Amino acid sequence: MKARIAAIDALEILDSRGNPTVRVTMTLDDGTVAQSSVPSGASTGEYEALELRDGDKKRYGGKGVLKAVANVVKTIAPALRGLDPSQQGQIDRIMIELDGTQDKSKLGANAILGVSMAAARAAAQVAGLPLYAYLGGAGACRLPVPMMNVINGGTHADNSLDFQEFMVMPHGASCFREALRYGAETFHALKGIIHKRGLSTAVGDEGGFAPNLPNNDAGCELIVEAIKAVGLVPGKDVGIALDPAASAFATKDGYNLAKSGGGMKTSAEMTALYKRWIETYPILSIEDGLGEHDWAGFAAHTAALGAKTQIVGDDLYVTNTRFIARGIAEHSTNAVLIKLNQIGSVTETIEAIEMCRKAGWRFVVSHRSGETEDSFIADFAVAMGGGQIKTGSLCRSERIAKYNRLLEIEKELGAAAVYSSPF
Ligand code: 2PG
Ligand code: MG
Repeated sequence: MKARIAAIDALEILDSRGNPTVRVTMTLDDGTVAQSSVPSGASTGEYEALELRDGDKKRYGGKGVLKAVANVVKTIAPALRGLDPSQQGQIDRIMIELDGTQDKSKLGANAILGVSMAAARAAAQVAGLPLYAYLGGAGACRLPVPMMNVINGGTHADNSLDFQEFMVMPHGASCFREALRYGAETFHALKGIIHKRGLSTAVGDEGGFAPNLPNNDAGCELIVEAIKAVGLVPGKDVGIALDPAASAFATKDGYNLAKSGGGMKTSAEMTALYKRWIETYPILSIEDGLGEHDWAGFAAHTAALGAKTQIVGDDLYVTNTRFIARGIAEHSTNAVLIKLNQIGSVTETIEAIEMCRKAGWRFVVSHRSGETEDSFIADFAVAMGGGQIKTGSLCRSERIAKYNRLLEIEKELGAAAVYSSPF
């Protein structure tokens, strides 16, 4: 007898920024209990699925999620009771139909995704498998190369950097455990270098340092210095990945580098700036180097830089096959950032990844800047086998939870574990 969904409950909890988010608890009729917590972005893409917030200014400045919680309990739970949790596609379709909107604005992507992830976890438990093996099958043994966000700027930090994320990628490590050590040692060396310059070592939303640097270039310079300081070789052991998150500083007149005082730049000037950086620093990957509406700019950007460098679309695609299909047709990028809550269900996220695979594109499974202790994406990244994850810096437990889970998975896989650089 297959276990069936007996109850679904939800709770308003807090994320790593202290804002409310949704936690879902699914109970099966065999006693299985599975939970999931939904993350939340700050530099969100315009066409992301809607995160339903109460708008009641008397609670959490309007950011409460009691409506989403009620939607789980009153609308979704009765519709799913009695179903087999391993029928992920069916469960997600029922919720999408119940919602009936294109952006999940009726029930909320936070309500739908919470249930969708909890169903996957419950089904994995029934199958007696860890989540990565349940979702990825017996072949799921590739540990991802992490993009570790050690310097924060943009909308994630109150400093002088226009660019949101300066990340290290320990792509030359022999295994995930060593990659994590490379990243953590570089992070600590960076702290020392920033401190020595008399700058703040306080951290931003994703746990990266957020100093006031003279210009955006200085972010890359400091990282190279830190990699060298721990005896690693920039570009060989550890490379750099950037997420300028340019939608945040794109204006109708161009890209406004206002935080650093860098002035206004055209799309072509931005691409020229990245080209100079790629020639100067060991840059492996650039995400959202341009804004989400700059489709023409992206095609030129990828034509200019894409042969050597991974060009990732985040806000441009919002994990939605509608936009990814356009990107593939127009050669807008050569990779996609994958965020479960941008599209709002496990099934649709896997469909987005399938589309990347078919096009021969890379994909990077990603956290949000507002996270929880839920490490779902660690298992998900191994299950999908894309070989890359973006999950923040080397401090703050909501980030470290994902790294610690990857350590567990690597240990569990033993000799079968693979750590291979896509670069
Ligand atoms: C991004 C993300 C995660 P946010 O832009 O890639 O790092 O930020 O969750 O704020 O959209
Ligand atoms: Mg991004």
